[in-house]
Amino acid sequence: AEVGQSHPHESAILHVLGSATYADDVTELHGTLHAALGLSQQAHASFTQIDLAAVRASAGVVAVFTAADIAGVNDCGPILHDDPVFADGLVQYVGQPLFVVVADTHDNARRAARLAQVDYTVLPAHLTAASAHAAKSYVLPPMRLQRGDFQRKFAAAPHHATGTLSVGGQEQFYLEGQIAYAIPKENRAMLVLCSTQHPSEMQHVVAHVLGLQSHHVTVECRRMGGGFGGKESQSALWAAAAALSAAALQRPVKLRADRDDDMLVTGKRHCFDYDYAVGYDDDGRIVAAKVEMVLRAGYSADLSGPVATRAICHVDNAYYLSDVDLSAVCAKTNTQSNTAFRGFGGPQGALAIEYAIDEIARTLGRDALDIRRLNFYGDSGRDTTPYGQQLDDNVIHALVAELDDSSQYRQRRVAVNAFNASSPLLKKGLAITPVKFGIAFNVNHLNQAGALVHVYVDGSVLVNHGGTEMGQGIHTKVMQVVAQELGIALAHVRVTATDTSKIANTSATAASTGADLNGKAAQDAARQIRDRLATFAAGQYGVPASEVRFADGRVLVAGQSLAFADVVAKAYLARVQLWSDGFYATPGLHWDAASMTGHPFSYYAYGAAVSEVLVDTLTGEWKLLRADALYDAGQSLNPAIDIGQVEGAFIQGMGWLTTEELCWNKDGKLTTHAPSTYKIPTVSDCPEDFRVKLFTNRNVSDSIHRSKAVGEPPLLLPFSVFFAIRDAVSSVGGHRIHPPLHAPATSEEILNAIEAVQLAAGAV
Ligand code: MTE
Ligand code: LUZ
Ligand code: MOS
Repeated sequence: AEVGQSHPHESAILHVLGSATYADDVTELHGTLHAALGLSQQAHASFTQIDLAAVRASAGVVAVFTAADIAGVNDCGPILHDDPVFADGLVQYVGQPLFVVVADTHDNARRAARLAQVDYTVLPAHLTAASAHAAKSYVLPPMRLQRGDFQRKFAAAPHHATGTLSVGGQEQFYLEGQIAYAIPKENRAMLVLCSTQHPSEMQHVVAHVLGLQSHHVTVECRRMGGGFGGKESQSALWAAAAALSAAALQRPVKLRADRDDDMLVTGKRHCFDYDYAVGYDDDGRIVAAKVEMVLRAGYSADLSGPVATRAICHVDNAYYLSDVDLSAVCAKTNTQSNTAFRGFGGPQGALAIEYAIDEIARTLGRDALDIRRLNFYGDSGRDTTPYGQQLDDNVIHALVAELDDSSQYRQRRVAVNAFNASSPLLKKGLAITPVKFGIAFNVNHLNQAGALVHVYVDGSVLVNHGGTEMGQGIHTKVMQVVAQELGIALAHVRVTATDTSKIANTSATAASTGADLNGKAAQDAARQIRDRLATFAAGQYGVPASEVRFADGRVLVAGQSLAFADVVAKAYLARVQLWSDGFYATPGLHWDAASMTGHPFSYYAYGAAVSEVLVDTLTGEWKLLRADALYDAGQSLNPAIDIGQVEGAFIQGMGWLTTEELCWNKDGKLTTHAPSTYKIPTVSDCPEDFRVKLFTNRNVSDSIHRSKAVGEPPLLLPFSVFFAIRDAVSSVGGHRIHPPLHAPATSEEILNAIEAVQLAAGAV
């Protein structure tokens, strides 16, 4: 069987050799020009004129295009159409594109882009979510989900945990930056090679901007050097600017963002400010929970609506919350328009309840694991989430029990306490945190996918599907599914670049659903071909088609074992159709946006992690000593790839909660726009002792081979790192005080928290 095996990533060798082609590696066509964007220097200002004389006069410049040069609509935003390609009379953040300059070389384009003079009239700006929230300036209407009677239950509760919390945003930091290479084709058509998670959306945006129909535009993506959500909607600007230049000049134009421009222009993970109020009983059982969330949306809506929805739908995390009042507002700030990032609001939602539970545990003097367990959803399958979905696949009890055991959490708790008792300056911390994550797009119609499978006369197979490869291994998994269906070895199956002229109207590869959706669509296509081959082979021997088997590259029929390729060759001569399309739409989903109730998820993925840290209380520096993670990938399609996803997401989530800090100056300019100032984790930040395992399980839901999604949920596993740091900080005050530790827990933040604990404990 090809499914369930740890096959290497289909491009692993090419990645290592450096011969995998990314958009910028495709051999440039003769006459290719290079573009750069001219960016706003003001956070909020109106303008009437852009003086481009110096730009045009700069070395190598061929042309400059502004909003006035757009033949179609000046819009590249998803959902709500509030994102102009180029600012037209109004800039809303420092870094907003004003124009594109096209030159003979990339460097000449970049040099010229800085030479514009704009007659800005500066307007007041909201640079923080709090300031926008205070002015009730939002990009979308507020959202609220209520169940039961929060007020009454909270008032009646014997204990209360209330407070505020904030968590920072996060730059996607894909290693390959945003890039689009637009190539004019005959009769107004346009081909765009684009690093994007969403080729169909790029096609539609380019068509609108150029004033063409969708059938004029083809978008292709062989692979991305990472997307992480940042190329779900926001690759559109780059595709549109390259395409409109190429259309006007009738020359190929490449627009490749430098790291600084990429970070200045594009949106990031939403930072959140929370107000929480949780009522609980003497045992630590939560009886009422209220969480108010303020998201920094940035200047436009982008995907903030679905992000806020997912945040609200993940406040419960793995806990049964009977009476809740959950709300979110998307503050309109004069900063980059925040967008999708691995987890898509889910991590931010769940962090709030974990923080409150940590506080409950310290107040009651109990191990936080006990409080977590007490509040877990039951195993009965009857509990419902705050939004009304019945939880029929809960495995959190068994999963956490296994991890508790395998990580020796209890013994290590004793050891950590003993260490801290004899170590005045270096303090250890330990924490275990659970994850439950809903799988499906929370926008219903996006849960569909298509595929095309070709079986050639020599028996080799070419697969095309709507999903995009960003390093996560979707192509490998889809190849495995097709190979399994046809009973052939993986070596006979190839996947080609994602291409809008092959599969129409695809969804973004996002919400962790790529392999789920496209795997099913490819299986559907392969099955149709297999059934035709079975009918053909059965007909040759006068047996029923249902008795034909496909395995190990052989077709077993009427006691004969025939080579797959031979059957294919014979079927071709008999004029059997050897290719097929396939389609899949996830069944059973519904959602009522007004009441925020329904059945938005196909199933849930579960996990848990234990982290142990060592904190230097004099400097706030820390180290992750050991991490144990257990993740429920159902019946994993490819355990090696899934373990890689868990490891990557863990480290990425750890960066979000600790070292990655976005800073804007008083003028609204992002000052952390390069790796020199923005600290993502490196190999030296990974724990030397890192034990990642997949939990033995089988999806209750009829997913592709009963596997579960893996792309995003493990990003929540490093909550355990954050709470281990909080545990170490709290040890300074004998664990009785819960320090106000905001995320990211930078060394500075950790030092501040230590000081707060020392003050509260009267130790200073
Ligand atoms: N893994 C790698 N290597 N690179 C990426 O950009 N993106 C993540 C995750 N894993 C990403 C990744 C995000 S945000 C999502 S939604 C999923 O992959 C998308 O792919 P899938 O649905 O096929 O899992
Ligand atoms: N919903 C979701 C979405 O849950 N995840 C996504 O990535 C997404 N993208 C667009 C719209 N809804
Ligand atoms: Mo992932 S944030 O859904 O692209």
